[in-house]
Amino acid sequence: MTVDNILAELNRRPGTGETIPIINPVTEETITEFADGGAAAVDDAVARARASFDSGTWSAMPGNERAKIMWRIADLIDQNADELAALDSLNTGMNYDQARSIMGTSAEVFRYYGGWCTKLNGIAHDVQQTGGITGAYSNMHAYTLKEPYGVVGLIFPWNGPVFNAAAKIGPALAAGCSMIAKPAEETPLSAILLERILAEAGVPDGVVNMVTGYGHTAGKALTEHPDVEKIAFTGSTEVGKQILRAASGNLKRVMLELGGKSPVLIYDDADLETAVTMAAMGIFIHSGQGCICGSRIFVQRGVYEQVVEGISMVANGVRLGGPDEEGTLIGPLISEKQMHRVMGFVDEGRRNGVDIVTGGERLERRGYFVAPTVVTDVSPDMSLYQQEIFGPVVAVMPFDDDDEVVALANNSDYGLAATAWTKDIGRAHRLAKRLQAGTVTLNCQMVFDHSMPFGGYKQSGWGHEWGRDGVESYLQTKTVYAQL
Ligand code: TXE
Repeated sequence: MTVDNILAELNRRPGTGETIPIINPVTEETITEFADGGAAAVDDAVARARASFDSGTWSAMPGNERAKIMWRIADLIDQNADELAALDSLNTGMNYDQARSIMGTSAEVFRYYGGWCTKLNGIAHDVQQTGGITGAYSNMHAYTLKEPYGVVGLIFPWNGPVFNAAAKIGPALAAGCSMIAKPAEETPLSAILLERILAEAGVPDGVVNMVTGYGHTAGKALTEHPDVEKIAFTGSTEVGKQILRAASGNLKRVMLELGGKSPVLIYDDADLETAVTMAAMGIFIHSGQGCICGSRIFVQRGVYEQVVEGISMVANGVRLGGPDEEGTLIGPLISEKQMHRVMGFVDEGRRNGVDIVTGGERLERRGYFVAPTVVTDVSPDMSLYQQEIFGPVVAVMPFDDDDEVVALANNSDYGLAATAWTKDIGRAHRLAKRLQAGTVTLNCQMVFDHSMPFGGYKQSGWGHEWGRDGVESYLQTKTVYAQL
């Protein structure tokens, strides 16, 4: 499928009459406009999902058959990886090679969850009670069944379109659910190709229904829909809270993967060269638009100046530009809105007297490019310290000892990820216990594997994705007692 075919297909989708522009963040030009699906598209998709779930075409398909289809999805993602990467790169401005390598990971997600299709077993137990309200019983066999929730709504952000879709569609399919999937309004292009791939792989009609539209229309309708049993969402903490409220109507289950303000601790005994490079790339890569980006770096005082200088050197050395521009590593922010949001935080910091060591400006060129920015003299009461900026902006601060840095790191409403760089292994593991984060990385950063659970502490989320937890999150447990 060429880009023109994708655009044509996107334009054919029915909508409310309101249109949504897709803007190329590198050129600021409109790629196309498409119809907002709104509540009507959601109603239609939920009805199709419900019919498919109740018919059992997918939900009752034997696990080994479901697995084969999931592996076919993975193979088709591999076969279409160039095109998928081109679409994500066009839509987000992301470096093509980075987008391309994410396609391999996305394919692996379907293979991994394909493996779970045959392993969704409960437990069996012989229960006996010697007394109680109902009297004694014995010779009783009990077991649990793991059953799909039914119809689930999946809402994706824009920062890695195919990967974000795989993260939710993969485990939801493995569990046997039918679903309505809504890509972010900024990035629907690759979702159209993915929809084709799912059908070609043999996912039955009505099992995965892509709805394109705005969050406040289609997304909201999905979260409020009385016939949807669960919502899995990745996005802002603010919208996560709105979803919780909307879901209360029919007490939908909710899985939320929200923002972060992840601390990175660099001790004076660390392998500084590696720590500095990784800490810098851990915030500047993808222009800081990753939920686990390390946006607060705490450096032990003895090496503070050296680390600030090192990170600033990386900031000044990376080349920004669009995917078509030679030698560029980092692309633009996704939209004008996000660029203004990021610059708003920087300008507020400037007014409050922070020291902008490097960056702090929008690039003088077309596109939503913000220079990698290093700020110091940031205090915990500032928004640069507390708010998720989701841009290439990092606050670097000194500390003296473990207690101080743990308190500083944990001073946040978020708790998604944390990193410690130190050669003292005992200290590293003590820090892992003390840091309030769903993922802690020791002497490595931005590590993330689909076989391990991922979720946020505090206001960074509810529930887990990935690993066994990922598929469990689309299953409910039924307990069965049988008198023998
Ligand atoms: O997010 P939104 P935005 C954070 C990051 C960023 C900020 C704003 O800090 O700066 O959020 O980004 C859908 N009901 N993250 O405005 O609005 C929307 O259509 C149902 C962190 O893009 O949360 C899109 O599909 N759905 C993050 C998705 O939610 C709604 C990734 C995300 O959009 C909705 C992205 C509603 N009422 C942003 N309103 C991460 N954790 O990785 C919007 N949506």
